[in-house]
Amino acid sequence: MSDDYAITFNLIDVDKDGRISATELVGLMDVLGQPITLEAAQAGVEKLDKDGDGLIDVEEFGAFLQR
Ligand SMILES: [Ca+2]
Ligand SMILES: [Ca+2]
Repeated sequence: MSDDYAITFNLIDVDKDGRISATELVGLMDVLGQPITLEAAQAGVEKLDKDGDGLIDVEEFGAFLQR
């Protein structure tokens, strides 16, 4: 596993459950200075979510960054 995106992932994963939720994505975009709504975050999660659990795991996140 490449550690670069794992480190980024851990920064976004505030509650450390190993998954990025829509709520955590909202927090990330706030930090980046590009606030989004929870609805937009949920749509974003759906795009990255390959296994359909409604959350982004580190593999799904890595696949997104390496596109
Ligand atoms: Ca989390
Ligand atoms: Ca998923």
